[in-house]
Amino acid sequence: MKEQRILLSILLLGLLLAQSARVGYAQGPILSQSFPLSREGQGGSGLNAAPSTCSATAPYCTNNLLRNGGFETGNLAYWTIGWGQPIVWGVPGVYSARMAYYNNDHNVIYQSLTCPFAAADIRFRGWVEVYSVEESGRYDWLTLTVRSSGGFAYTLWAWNDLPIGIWTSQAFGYFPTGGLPPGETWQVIVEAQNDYSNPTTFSVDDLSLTFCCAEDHYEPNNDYSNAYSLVPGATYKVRMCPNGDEDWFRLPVVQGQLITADLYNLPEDFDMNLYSSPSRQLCPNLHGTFDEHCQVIADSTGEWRVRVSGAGGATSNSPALLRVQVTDLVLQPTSTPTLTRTPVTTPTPTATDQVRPTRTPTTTPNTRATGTLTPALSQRVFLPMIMK
Ligand SMILES: [Ca+2]
Ligand SMILES: [Ca+2]
Ligand SMILES: [Ca+2]
Ligand SMILES: [Ca+2]
Repeated sequence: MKEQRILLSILLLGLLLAQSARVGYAQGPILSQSFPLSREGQGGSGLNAAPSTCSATAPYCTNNLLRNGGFETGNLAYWTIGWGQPIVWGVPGVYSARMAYYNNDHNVIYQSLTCPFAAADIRFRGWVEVYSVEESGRYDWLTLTVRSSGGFAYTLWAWNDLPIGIWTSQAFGYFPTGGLPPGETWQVIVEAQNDYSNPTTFSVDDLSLTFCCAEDHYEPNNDYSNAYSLVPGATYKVRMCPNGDEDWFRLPVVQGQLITADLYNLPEDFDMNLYSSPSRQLCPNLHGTFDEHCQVIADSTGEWRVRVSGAGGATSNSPALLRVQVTDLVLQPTSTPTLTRTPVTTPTPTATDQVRPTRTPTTTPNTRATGTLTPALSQRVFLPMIMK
């Protein structure tokens, strides 16, 4: 009795596919894939575990930020029921949400979350299983939609003609130019509809939404001991992601050399400091996206460090640029025949360069913060190269 509807269904399918293709923004590539795989508890491969580790080659990605995306609470906790009476069924370990079951059944659940940082991309995956007594053709459907408050939306479709009783993975990644802004609301919507006859049961499971940082070639350089060895004079792209990221760089310095570090092209308020030791931080910071600048004369020989961090956890997809230069100072002969480069004194316990300088409220944006952090410079050393 469905023959009459076939033509109409074909037209409808065309409309739906056109809509599906249209809802994704064209501003960045969307990588979509669909392939049958086993699910958890059925020889699956631990799909609840989204990539969560940093490495030199893989960008950082969050864990799955959907709560109860696998429905292992045994209910729809953290999900909002938008329509109908979807349920969770199964047994512990393989619970799933049953979306649509009867004829004319229409079920909707959704969950919202916030993009936690300036992300390079978002990745979604979900699993669908179908049991259907439908005839040949597409009459009953389930959609997995991901959309943002910024206007992005993308929908994956599953139909009653999927292989019966086989869990199928539906996934896509969205990599817009310029990345994804922090704080944007993202929503995952699961919707299913059965038509008036021959019901189809759609089950969904292991829904996963993750955000990933842009690739940072110098990671992991997140602390003093894992600082990346930089070449003085070269320019480095520094990316702050995820929240709380710190990027450390190291360079060999000889006592008496002039170190000039610049962080510029700041997309957000990033801070930069020099370290002569793990506990000795040099140079003040500026608020806002003003360039960070630090110039000191090394009072010790060794591997100094440069740390870049996001003020208040600031992150960005676009990089700041870091350049550190090391210059040999030229001593000018004077009438004092015994002049030598005076050993730099060890900072006193109260030296202000041992602590992060406090920003004074009177610091105006256009002036570099004044600090008293110049290392003890011998008053007998001349600096013909600094002041040019
Ligand atoms: Ca499950
Ligand atoms: Ca049906
Ligand atoms: Ca980084
Ligand atoms: Ca700053």
